[in-house]
Amino acid sequence: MAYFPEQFLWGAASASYQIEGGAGEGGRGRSIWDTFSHTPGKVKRGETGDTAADSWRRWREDAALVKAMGLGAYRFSAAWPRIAPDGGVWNPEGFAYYDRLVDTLLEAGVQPWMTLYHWDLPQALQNRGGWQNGETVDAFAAYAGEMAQHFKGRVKHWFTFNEPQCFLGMGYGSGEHAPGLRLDSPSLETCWQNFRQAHILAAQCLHSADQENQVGIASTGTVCFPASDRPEDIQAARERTFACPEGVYSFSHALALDGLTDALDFVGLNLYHGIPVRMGSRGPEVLPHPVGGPRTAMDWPVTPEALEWGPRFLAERYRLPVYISENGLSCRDQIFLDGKVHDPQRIDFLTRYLRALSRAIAAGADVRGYFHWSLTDNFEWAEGYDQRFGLAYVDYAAGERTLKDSGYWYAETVRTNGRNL
Ligand code: GCO
Repeated sequence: MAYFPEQFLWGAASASYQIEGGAGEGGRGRSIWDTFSHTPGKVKRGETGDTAADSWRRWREDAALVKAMGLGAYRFSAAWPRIAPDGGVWNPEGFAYYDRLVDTLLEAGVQPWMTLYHWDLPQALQNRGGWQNGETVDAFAAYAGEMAQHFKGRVKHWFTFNEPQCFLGMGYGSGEHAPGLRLDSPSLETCWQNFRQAHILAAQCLHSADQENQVGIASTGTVCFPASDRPEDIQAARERTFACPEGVYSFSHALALDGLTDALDFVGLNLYHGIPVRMGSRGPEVLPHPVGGPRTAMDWPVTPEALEWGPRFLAERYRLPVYISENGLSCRDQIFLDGKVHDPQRIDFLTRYLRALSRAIAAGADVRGYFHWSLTDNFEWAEGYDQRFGLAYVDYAAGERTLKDSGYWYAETVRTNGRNL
């Protein structure tokens, strides 16, 4: 049987550009993702987040899903261009939108966990260089300070950034994500320095606004897990998880030790899969995923072991509480003839991954909570709408939400604190 501590926090996660839509509404400014998704050839079939899951209008239904599943927390992001349409001047309608969401969650006894930056940089700031420009660092710190004051006493858990490895590596390195740039290494390194500085300044603002504020980063990287329980394989997996081979952005990039980790109260880990590693005669060796082994609709391998070893390695290295800030999978979900969404793969996947997580806790890792990605189906960046990650299905034409079988199952997991696993 799986074991989770009494206070373990169960939640689900989302991100503004992926769910909100309402792109031109409520005084919202343009973001780099508006520009990018409207550029032909960047997103599958030219799909955009203009409407997405329509949470700009249907946020109340999202909150109702959170409540129906009995979740303790909901992780969502604020769209910076709703709060500061041109990167500078504040927009009261933007604050009001998140006020309504936050207050509704609090009334339902749900902790709001807010991400300040889940990739939708105001286009106005990108026009002046975006993360290459130190001006963006100051703008981010001002934004964080304003949010801290505004939501003081209501929001106490903050992620400054979601996956710097992706928004810098894919946005400014490989060009697959907004703003679609392919910078040379020194310019990319400037972006990394700016991100780290922005986190440190934002964390100062959040802490000085309210000493109770808890601040983290939702990080990601390639988690390696040992191919066997031999100590040398465990060591190989640990080394490879934090190594930085050329062109690969690991945890060590996002959580570099130059003052940044001092500005963290917890570490968030977004984890979907990992790779098996063993110690060979010349150091760590990566093993292939078994031929024909299970894969999700994204084609990502199903590797539950990663959710044991990822948090163990992070907790051991950073000596901070760990929250799983994202974990889940995309399936080819559909509404069946009986009107329900049957997704046994998701239930099987989650059972395996959560059992692995409970082994990490049993081994002593300080893991405090788990946020499922995602609450609802949504816009999966360059993949458009094909990939359904939600516990609730979204009919994009009608905007309607239907809780999937996995959503009912997750509610049971939350209710029994994992004893159903
Ligand atoms: C990311 C983001 C999420 C994704 C999710 C599935 O990792 O890209 O945090 O926005 O939708 O991880 O890919």
